[in-house]
Amino acid sequence: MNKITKNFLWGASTSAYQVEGAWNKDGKGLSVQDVSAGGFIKGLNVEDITDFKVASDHYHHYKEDIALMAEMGFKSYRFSINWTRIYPKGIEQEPNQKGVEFYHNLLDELIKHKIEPLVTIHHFDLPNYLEEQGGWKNKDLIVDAYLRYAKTLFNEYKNKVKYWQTINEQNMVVMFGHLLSKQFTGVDNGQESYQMFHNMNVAQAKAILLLKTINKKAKIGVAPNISLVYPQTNKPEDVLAAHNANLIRNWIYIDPFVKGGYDQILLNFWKENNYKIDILEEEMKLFKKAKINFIAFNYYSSMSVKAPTKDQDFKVGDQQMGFNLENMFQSAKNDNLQVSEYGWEIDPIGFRLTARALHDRYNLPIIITENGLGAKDVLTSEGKIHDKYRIDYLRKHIEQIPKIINDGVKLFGYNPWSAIDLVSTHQGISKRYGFVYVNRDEFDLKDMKRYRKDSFYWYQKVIASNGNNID
Ligand code: BGP
Repeated sequence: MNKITKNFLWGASTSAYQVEGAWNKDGKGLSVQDVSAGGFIKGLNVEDITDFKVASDHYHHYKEDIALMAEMGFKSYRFSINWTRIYPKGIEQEPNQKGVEFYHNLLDELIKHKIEPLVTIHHFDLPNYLEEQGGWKNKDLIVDAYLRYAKTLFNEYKNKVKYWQTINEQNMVVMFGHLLSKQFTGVDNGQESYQMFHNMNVAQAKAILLLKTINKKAKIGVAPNISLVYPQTNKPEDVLAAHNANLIRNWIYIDPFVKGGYDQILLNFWKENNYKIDILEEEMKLFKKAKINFIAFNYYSSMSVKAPTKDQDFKVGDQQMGFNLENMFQSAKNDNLQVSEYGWEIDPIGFRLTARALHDRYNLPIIITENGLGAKDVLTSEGKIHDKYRIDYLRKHIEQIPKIINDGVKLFGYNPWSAIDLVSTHQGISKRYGFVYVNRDEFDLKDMKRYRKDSFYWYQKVIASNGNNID
């Protein structure tokens, strides 16, 4: 039954601003995250949550952290490059050498341990200077800036990186940017959001084409957050709403780079809402040529919807909770699923269904670049972390992998969130995801010592047995 091949990429992931710290070291500029304290979401006080300035101090601990990944048996490590280490404001003509050097060192360390780097070019940490000029809404500025940055990375690291991802969770940035950094403004899931959406697509298409001219052997993919959307009931109106939601939440972020353009239903949606997106013919032509090699996707949960009602508004809890869209769908609770202590629905079968749906629509190799459970871990006086709940969550998802592969899906790796503890996007360091505990609190930085959690030893066994031993 287990058809997981020997070269399956078992690993885990992180992102630069959440793990590195060293926010102003060695010429680094300010990103939107540096100027944004952690907890700005409704119901949470900024004062209760740490910022990203020190994070897990991976910048100074990367050798130790990578050694721990190697000890777990990682075959791959998915991480992102901090744009502001390379181009502090985003507009410089020459990169910051100290930043370039840091990632050379990090990559060398991975290569030394035979860990395949899976590099995200951009993960939520736009240079703040660019954001102040309109960020992704300013097409003329941002497409060039992103391309210059990507070109530097492709040239610098061409002998070290085979797998690139263009932008982490473009769909979350477009739909809920204001939840990911309070610095992202004007995101309304309307005209501005879809202009951003298109500008990001142009930037990604150009980067995809550029990579092929610099390194023919490299592979590149997009990295959206994909949750298959279920209808709440079998009422045709609900099924139609689910179809709409799948398109708006998931597929439109992949279509341009596989199908070569925008879905008619999306174009109709823009028209009905009177959104006038500035799109040039030559830009649409890019999508005919810029093809991705694989799809990286982050999966935490499925989503459920029902037919829209009149009195709904655009509501969202956070990036993983449901949302409504006028005349298209309304978010619904799935009573069949349990939720994490942070309210995210847990749905391992949904993982299999999501993988199948991606395969059906795109027929490309796919890789999991995030999946995991945020929880408040406790460090015991013996230096242990008994995170059985995390093991349970991961086990139930890993259990699906042989089934997914058996379904004919070209799944080539699993990189859950997160390799080590890091600061959550908007819920501080207390919401932990890692296999390795980092000893600090929201405000007390303590000694930053690394501790192996129970899940560390468990995942080590999973990898050593190539997914056969998940007990
Ligand atoms: C994804 C992001 C990650 C990470 C993860 C967990 O949306 O790509 O950066 O933050 O979600 O989310 P959170 O930190 O909000 O719990």
